[in-house]
Amino acid sequence: MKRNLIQSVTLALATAPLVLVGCGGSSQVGGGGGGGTTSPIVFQSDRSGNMDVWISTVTRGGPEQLTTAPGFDGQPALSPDGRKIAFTSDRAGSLDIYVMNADGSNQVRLTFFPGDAKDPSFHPSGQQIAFVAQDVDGVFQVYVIPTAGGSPTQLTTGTAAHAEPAFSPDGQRIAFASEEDGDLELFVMSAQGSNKQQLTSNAVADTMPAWHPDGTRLAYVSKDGNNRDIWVILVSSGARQRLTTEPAGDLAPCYSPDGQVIAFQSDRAGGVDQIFLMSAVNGSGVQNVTNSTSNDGAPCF
Ligand SMILES: [Ca+2]
Ligand SMILES: [Ca+2]
Ligand SMILES: [Ca+2]
Repeated sequence: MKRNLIQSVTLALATAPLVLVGCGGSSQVGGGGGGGTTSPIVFQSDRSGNMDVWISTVTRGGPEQLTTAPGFDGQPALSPDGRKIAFTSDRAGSLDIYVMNADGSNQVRLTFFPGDAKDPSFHPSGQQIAFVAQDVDGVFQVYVIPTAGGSPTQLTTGTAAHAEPAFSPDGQRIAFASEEDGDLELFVMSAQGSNKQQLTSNAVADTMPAWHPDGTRLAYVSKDGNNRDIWVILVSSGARQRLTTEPAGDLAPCYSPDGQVIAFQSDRAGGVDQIFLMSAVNGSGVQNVTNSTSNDGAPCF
């Protein structure tokens, strides 16, 4: 029996306001047996006093803090099998990519660039992580690195900054943002860095691509002036659909495993960033699922 995600969250909030739960169709957590109706959400929050990675699951109860380093720990990405979390931390000085078990144990530093490395995304196999890091000229390029550790492979070159790579659900492509034509646009390339295809072409910043589980479209953020909103773009045609219209900053979209719901970060509730859910079809049913006084964001199923 499959429950609707937004209804499930409503039920959970009715009994435990700080419990952020997910309910997708295809993701299993922690090796659980049948059912298949619960998906964890990882997110970043400064509710402990500084930014850290948190996870919320139905099976383990309320949100759990997974990192405790005093600086920035955020941008969590959950591996498709739910066992690993990649994240960004400045605990060694500059920003680097780290990986840990989904219970917070065994936190391992993966990158050792002199500059910053950020924006991790898992390959669907879980064996590889895409990210961006500053090359020798200080330009952010897309790289991949084995999840188990090893040498990074640089996939992009040139003088334009790259950001937010995202592996497609079939692992064949990587979507990313790049300011190649003067402002940020979305691109898709092969997982080897070839066959680059430009998806957006306009005068505003287009960023934060997130694949729908069926691989046909991306949710992303378009920033017009100071107003960021969530849009969806079809990879095949470039046809676009706007999902949010609030004047607030709406960003960091992430699809639920069944593709029915988008989680995103917004400051529309006043002052702090919170995590919201909405229908992935038309942006309806927007619901604040963190309801905290801290900054909560960067949700990832
Ligand atoms: Ca921290
Ligand atoms: Ca643009
Ligand atoms: Ca907005």
